[in-house]
Amino acid sequence: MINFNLTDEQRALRALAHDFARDEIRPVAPQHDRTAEFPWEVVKKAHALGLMNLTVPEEYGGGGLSQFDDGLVTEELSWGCAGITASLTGNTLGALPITIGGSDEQKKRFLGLLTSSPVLIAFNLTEPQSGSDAANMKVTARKVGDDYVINGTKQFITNGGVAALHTVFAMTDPSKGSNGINAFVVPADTPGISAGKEEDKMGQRASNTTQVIYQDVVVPSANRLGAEGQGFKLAMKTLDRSRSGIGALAVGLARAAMEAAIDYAKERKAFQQPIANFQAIQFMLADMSIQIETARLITWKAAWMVDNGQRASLESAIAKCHASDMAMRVTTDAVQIFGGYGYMRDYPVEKYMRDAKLIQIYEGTNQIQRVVIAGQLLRN
Ligand code: COS
Repeated sequence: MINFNLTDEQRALRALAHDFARDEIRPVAPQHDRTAEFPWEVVKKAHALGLMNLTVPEEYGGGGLSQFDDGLVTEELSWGCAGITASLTGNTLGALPITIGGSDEQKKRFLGLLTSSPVLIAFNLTEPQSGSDAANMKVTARKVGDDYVINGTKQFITNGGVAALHTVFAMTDPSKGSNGINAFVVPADTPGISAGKEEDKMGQRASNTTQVIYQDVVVPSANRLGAEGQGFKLAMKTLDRSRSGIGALAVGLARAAMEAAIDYAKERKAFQQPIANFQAIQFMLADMSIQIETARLITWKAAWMVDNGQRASLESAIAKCHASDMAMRVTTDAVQIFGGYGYMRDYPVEKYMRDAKLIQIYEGTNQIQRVVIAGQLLRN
């Protein structure tokens, strides 16, 4: 039986995240957008309140919550600021391969570190010459005795310069193609690891994006996640789960833009009346609402499938793709409703529009989501 009523616990969790976004994220969001300074103070408070590592099982100190619950929280936090939220969801993404593919000992060691202190983990998949074609990686993990030696450069890594741990995907046996890839958890202070300069981004500027450079980094086999050669599949399974969360992030951002547009339309007068009286504006607001509600439904469905142990490659890709395209349209229309003021930094909507653009690109471009969707359709 499908039930759209949230439980009392879910409503309380959502309210907690909403109040946190209102009181702790919104007041500092413009400053982090201007300076691109990393929001450590927000990360620490979110960690203390239990708003991080929500899907990490309770036995490793996490929230033990579902993907669905995680999405409820992400939507609210992103309503506060998508860039600051990306710092938190980047951590969720980095931890997921351990939750999905780690041994009990690895979960205790690495997830235990994340849940016991406000430190971050970064997901290292993309490389300078391979984003969409993720299996075509050049970072190598050479087997030497009981260790692996990692060399090469990862690109556009969220939390790359601030993380204490990295989940890194590297090629051990190119002759096996994607089945030659391994995944490792590597402490950021391991000799040979360094972060590149922080990227100067158009939007989501509060989040930290850098290269991560590996030079003869020695990693014990005990840090490899899963069996030899299972790294690429682990990356794909991780993205199948995380992409519904990106959909939720897009929904939260779009909701913030719609609310700002509604408030402005009621205040701003033209031709002796609030512009909200004009059908041209009303239809734009109605379209925003249609798009936000329908995008939220597919993010909920994808998360529900993950929570019910079903493969959600198709639904998660639709959620990520549809919700981020939706957020781009809604934030663009919000700028339009604000007119000239919307284009100015004194008002919040131009930031929403800049922040939205990145959601169409990260965690797989929306073109790659369509590749995944079409692949699922044709295979089935
Ligand atoms: N779950 C489990 N296994 C999966 C899988 C999934 N969702 N998707 C693929 N696989 C398996 C395949 O079954 C195949 O296994 P076998 O070798 O045993 O047959 C293997 O993985 C390779 O799959 P495929 O041939 O489809 O891989 P491709 O190299 O063609 O790549 C895409 C497929 C494009 C989907 C992949 O490269 C991708 O997702 N790219 C985008 C990466 C991304 O999102 N980057 C953002 C970084 S995070 S910010």
